[in-house]
Parts: sequence; structure tokens; C-alpha cells
Amino acid sequence: MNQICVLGMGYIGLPTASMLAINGCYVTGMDINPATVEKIKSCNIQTKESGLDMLLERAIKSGNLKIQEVISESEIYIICVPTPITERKKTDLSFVKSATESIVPKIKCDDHVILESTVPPGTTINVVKPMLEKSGLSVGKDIYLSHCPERVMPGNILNEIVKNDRIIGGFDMESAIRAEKIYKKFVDGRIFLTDATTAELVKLIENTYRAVNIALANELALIAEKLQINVIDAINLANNHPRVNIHNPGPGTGGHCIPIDPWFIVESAQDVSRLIPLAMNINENMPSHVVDLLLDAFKDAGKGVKESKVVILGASYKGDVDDKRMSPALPVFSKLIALGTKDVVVYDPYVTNFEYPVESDFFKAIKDADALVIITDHSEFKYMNPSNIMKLMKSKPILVDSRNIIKDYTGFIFRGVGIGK
Ligand code: SAJ
Repeated sequence: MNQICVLGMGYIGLPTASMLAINGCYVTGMDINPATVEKIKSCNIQTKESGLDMLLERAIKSGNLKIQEVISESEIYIICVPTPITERKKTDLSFVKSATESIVPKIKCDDHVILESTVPPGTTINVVKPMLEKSGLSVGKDIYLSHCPERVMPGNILNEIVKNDRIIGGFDMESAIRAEKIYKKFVDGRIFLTDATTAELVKLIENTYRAVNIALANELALIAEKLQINVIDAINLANNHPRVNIHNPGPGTGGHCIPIDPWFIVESAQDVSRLIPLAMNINENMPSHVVDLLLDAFKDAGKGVKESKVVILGASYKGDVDDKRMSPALPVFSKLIALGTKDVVVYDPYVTNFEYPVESDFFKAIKDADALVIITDHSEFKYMNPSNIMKLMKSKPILVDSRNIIKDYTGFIFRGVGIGK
């Protein structure tokens, strides 16, 4: 039976370790954060990720999954740590490097290191490999090295971790084939083998495709506002074409992938990357546009933000998840504070701790509000009853819908992203 150590017990590491454990591997899940280790050990993870708590409990009960703060000597090391970007849009590989460094004293002949973290092309070969070789062992001769990027969608992780196809990039064919055997323990999707750098780029292409497509939708939304037409109607009609699939405009992109990963490509080929940075800038400007729509609505209402209460509906980066990373709610909130808004309240049914207090009672949040700004497409907001809500708000109530989820906004001074007045 394989002895595996998964480094990083976050969104990807925890389900991966648990899946391997329930499929007969001896797994150590390692995380540098003592609070995370404690919570996972006691199965107290309080996640909205459907089924993850049950999967963890099963894995721990099987006796195959141990969680600890230190790395344990294993045959296979799977690195699942974050790769953030700096303010200057440069990759921060510090977590990948420190995870790799921690493996060096433990690694022995025939062991295998698999990098799952999303990284700029070339990282596996140019950064991880030389670090591992400080052990005195040679990749391709003594030890194996692969990149197997995660591809799961937060909110549907347990389904996708099993069903999605996987790309495995080996330092050499033997590394790729060995990694495939490990992933076959729980992956039902197809597994494609390639080299490590191609696998790195494939992962980035997927999220860049999405980012650029969303940017196109956002640009079309701005155009539709000028033309006084409804962008959603136009996109839906265009999407009837068999080869067109335009995504949805919105308040900008959040999460730990779409606003970050395309910059890894730009970093690796700055001189020829022209479309990608432009698309990223379009998405990054959407929170400002949402605030502009709000200010325009305030003008119509004859009110000013400085005397008003504005409620941001949704703190998570997308609907029905509790993940708040890089959520457009944060720049919208900061801009409203910078404008001197009298009272800014954030309501979210899933997120409790944010960079600012989050109100957990919807009716308390909207009481005496002048304006509501929908940032997240939570199901709860899709089924709101506008006339009941209006009764609790001040006169000339404003509604800004950045997700186009409200169909009936009669009685509101309304603005929607991509919806002409
Ligand atoms: N968004 C829009 N318009 C859309 C779709 C999304 O504005 O039409 C926004 C969302 O609201 C959100 C952001 O984009 O703020 C990103 O959301 P998402 O659902 O597109 O993506 P993630 O970050 O939850 O997951 C993505 C997925 N990648 C692709 O679909 C290509 C997932 O499969 C990856 O595993 C994940 O990134 C990752 O970890 O890389």
C-alpha cells in the first residue's frame, strides 16, 4: 500500500488526501497552520463544500488518514499549497518552495514528488527539480517528479475530483505513468499524460479562457449599457449559435484562480502577452463600474451616499459558496467607504468573518437601507420578494444588480450590469 504525504490541507489538499485514504492509501495530511490541523483532526471543518465533512469523517475513521503539522517520511509527496500573486502581479512561489524544501531531508530513492499547485510554466523543472536535487538524488534517475494540476470547481469539488479528466505532466514518461497509477485510485475521468511544462500551461489556459471570455462578456455589458439594450438577452441569443458560448457579465472575477492564474502566463512571456492583461484589467475594473451604477442611481433618487445606508448583498466570490477570496465585494466595499458612505452593511448567508463585519440577519441588514447592491449570485437572492423588501427600505429605494438575477424590479430605482436604463 502506498505511503503518501499531502502537503497543504486547503481546498484541494484535504479532499485529495481524504480520497486517497478511503481508497486504501496510508496518507498523512500535513499543514503548517496548527488551527487548521486541529479543526481537521476533530472533523470540525465547517465547510459549505457539499459532502466534504462526511468524506473527511470516513477517511479519519478508516484509520488511513493522519493529520499533522509536520511532514512525514513517505513514498509519494503531493504538494497542494497556494500560489498567490503579489501586488505587482508576480507569482509568489514561497509556499511551493518551502513545501519542496521540507521534502528534501526526507526524500529517498524511488520516491515521487507531485506538484498539484497551479504554477507558471517551467516551475516544476526549473524551480522544484533543482531544489529536490539538493538531496543528492537525481530526478529521472533516483526519484520521480510530476505536475498534476487540480481542476475542480469550488462548490462541486467532490463530484469533479472523481469525474473530471486529469492532465499529468511527468519530468519523464516513467514519472507520468507512476503518477497516473496514483490518481487512478479515485479518478473516474480520463487521464492524459504529457510533459510537466505542457501540463502547467494547460491548467493556465483553462482559467485564462474563462477569464478572457468573462472579460468579453463584461465589455459587451458596458457596450449594451451605452446602446440602451439588455446584454443578457443579446448574449443568450448569440449563444444559440452552435459555436458561440459567451459567459456572464458581473461585478468582476473572484476566487483563487480566475483573477490570478492568467497573470502566470503573462509573467512567463511578457512581451507577447497582450490580450490577457487587457482582459484582466477589464475584469478588475468591474467593481468600480458597479459603484458608478450605484452613484448614477443615487443621482436619480436625488440622494447622496454620504447620507445613505448601502447594503452589499453577498461577500463570497460566487453563488452558494462560503469562499470569500478575492471577492469583488471587497473593492466595492472599500470604494463605498472611500466615498464617505454613511453606513455600509454587508449581508451574506454563508460568509461570517470577512475583512469587515458581516450581518447575518437579512431583514436587519436591509432595514432602513437606501440602496441594495447584489454582488453574489446566491440562490437566496434570486428568490427575494422585491415588494416585501421595499417596504423595509427608505423611500426611493435603489437596487443595483451586478449579476442580473432579479427579474422584477418594479418600484426600485434600478441599475443592472449590462442593462440599459
Ligand atoms: N464569473 C463571471 N461570469 C461567468 C462565470 C464566472 O463573472 O460567466 C465569475 C464568478 O462569479 C467568480 C469568478 O468568475 O467570481 C470565478 O468563478 P468560476 O466559477 O469561473 O471559477 P472558480 O474559480 O470557482 O473555478 C475555476 C474553474 N476553472 C474553469 O472552469 C476553467 C475550476 O474548474 C478550476 O479548478 C478552478 O478555477 C481552479 O482551482 O483553478
